[in-house]
Amino acid sequence: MKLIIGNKNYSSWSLRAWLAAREGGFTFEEIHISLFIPGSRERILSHSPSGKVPCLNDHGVVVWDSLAIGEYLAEKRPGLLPADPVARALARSVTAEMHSGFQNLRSRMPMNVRKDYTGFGHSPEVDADIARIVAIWNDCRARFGAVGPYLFGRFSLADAAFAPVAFRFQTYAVKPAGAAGEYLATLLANPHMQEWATAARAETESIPEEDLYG
Ligand SMILES: N[C@@H](CCC(=O)N[C@@H](CS)C(=O)NCC(=O)O)C(=O)O
Repeated sequence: MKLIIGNKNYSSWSLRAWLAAREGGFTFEEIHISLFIPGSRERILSHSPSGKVPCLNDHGVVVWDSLAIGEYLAEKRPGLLPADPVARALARSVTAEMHSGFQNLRSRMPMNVRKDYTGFGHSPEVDADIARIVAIWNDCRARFGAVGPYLFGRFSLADAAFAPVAFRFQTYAVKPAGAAGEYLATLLANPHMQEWATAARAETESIPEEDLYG
């Protein structure tokens, strides 16, 4: 199995698929493509028909888009989604909401693991996105958190979906109170998240357009 990903410092979609694969216990080869440099597009297209990363190649089965990759991995390892149908439906709902929403947060607080952008990026719209995410985290933890520290107890695709938000909150010093704050600390302390962050900090290439605040 091969997973094609972008820069670990910046590529939030890559992180989602990579974390789901690691937490699912899959063995896979990582193929790294530096984004937005000459040749990037051709290199991505040689693996991924959408021209985007992440893309999974499972012995010739090509799956692209982080949501589809997560679902594919969860079919192979069902533990990546909650066993209970109600919890599973909610996990898919919050994962889909993250996948298609929060544009203001995404554009003004892009993932940038190695930077400290404390206080940058806020606007009423961004703060509304943050409030909605914190509400999701508090709600899931209150309803499903008894059996473990993640949104639905055990690690699931929903946690992979919100993993880049955890790095954003760290970079921009967004500090939710209560259960959401504890959940943020859990995600940031996850050994695979730490492995990703270490690799992101070790990268030498940068994308100036993504370093929004210097
Ligand atoms: N909806 C897609 C988004 C993928 C995406 O936008 N990937 C970015 C990197 S994070 C990319 O490949 N950009 C390269 C390009 O647009 O040329 C997913 O969930 O995988």
